[in-house]
Amino acid sequence: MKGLGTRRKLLALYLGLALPFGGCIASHEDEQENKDMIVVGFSEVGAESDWRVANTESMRNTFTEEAGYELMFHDAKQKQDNQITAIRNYILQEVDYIVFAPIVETGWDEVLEEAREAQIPVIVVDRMISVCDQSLYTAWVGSDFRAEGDAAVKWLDEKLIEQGRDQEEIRIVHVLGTEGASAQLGRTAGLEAGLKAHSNWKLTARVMGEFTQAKTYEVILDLLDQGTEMDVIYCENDNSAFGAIQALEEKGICCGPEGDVLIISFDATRAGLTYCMEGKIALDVECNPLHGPRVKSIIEQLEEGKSPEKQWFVPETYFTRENLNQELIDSREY
Ligand code: GYE
Repeated sequence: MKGLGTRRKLLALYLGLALPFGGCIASHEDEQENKDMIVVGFSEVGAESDWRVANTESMRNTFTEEAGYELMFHDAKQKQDNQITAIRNYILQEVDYIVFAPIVETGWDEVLEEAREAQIPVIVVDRMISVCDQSLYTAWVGSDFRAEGDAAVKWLDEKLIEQGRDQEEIRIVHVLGTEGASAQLGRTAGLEAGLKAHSNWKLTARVMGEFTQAKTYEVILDLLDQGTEMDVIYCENDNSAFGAIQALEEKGICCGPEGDVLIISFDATRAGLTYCMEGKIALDVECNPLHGPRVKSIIEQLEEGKSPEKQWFVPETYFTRENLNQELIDSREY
C-alpha cells in the first residue's frame, strides 16, 4: 500500500504546477495539511439516473478536504473504455486509493493487474466486477441485486394471489437496464426465475431501457403503438419507471396496483416513492446509493492496517403504497 511518499509526490507536483502560474507559495501549514491528505481517485458510471446523482453526491460529500481527503472525480459517461483510461491515469498519478463503480461486470482484469503492480488498493462500489483473481480488488460494497429481483417476484406473486389473478395469463414487459451491469444481471435473473416458476406469466416483450427515462419512454411508446398487450412492466430502475409511466399516460392508460398496468421498479428514490405513494408505481424495491461513508470506512480500516470485509452487502427493503407516507419520503436522503 502507498504511504506518505505518494502524498508528498502529489504535493510536489501541485507546488510545481502552482508556482510558475500563480506565484502561489504554500505556507508551512498548507504543506503539512496536503502531506496528510489521502488521495482518492474515483471513477463514476455517469449521470444516467437519480440514483446515480445521489451516489455521486454521497461520494463528494464524504471525501472532502475537511475530512482529510483529496477526491479526484471522473465521470465515465457510461463507457467502460473511459473508466479504464481513468484508472490508468490514477495509477500514473500514484493516488492512494482507486475507487470505481464499474459500468459492466467483465473486462477489468488487465487494468486491475496494473493497479496491483503499482500497489494501489482498489475498492469497487455499487456494481460488482467479475474477475478470475479475487485479489485484484481489495473490497466491494453495494447491493444484492439478485435479492432485489427475488423480492420483486415474490411481491408480484403475492399481489396476484390477493387479486385472484394467479391462474390468469399475466403479460409482462421487461425493460432491461444497461446490459452487463450487475444491477441489470441480478434483477433480470430474479425475473427469469419468476417466469420459470409461474407458467401463467408470459414475457410479451423484452426491451432496452438503459436505466434512463428517455430511452424507456421511447421503447414503451413503440410497444404501445405496435399494440403489445401488457399487465406488468418490470422496470429495472426508477428512471425507467418514469419513462414507462410517461408513455402510458400519453396513451391514456392507467397504471397502479389496481390500474390497467402494474409497474415494478427499483431504487426507491424520493421521486420514485412519490409515484409509489400516488399508486403509479405498484412496488419500488429499495437500492441504497449512499456509499460514500461506507467506502470511507473501508479506507479507514485499511489506513489502520486492518482487513475490511471483502464483500459488503447493504441491507434493503421495499415500498408499496401501504407502507409509505409523505413524512417518510421527506426524511429520506435521496
Ligand atoms: O439502480 C440505477 C443506476 O447500479 C444500482 O444504476 C445501480 C443502478 C441503479 O443507473 O438507477
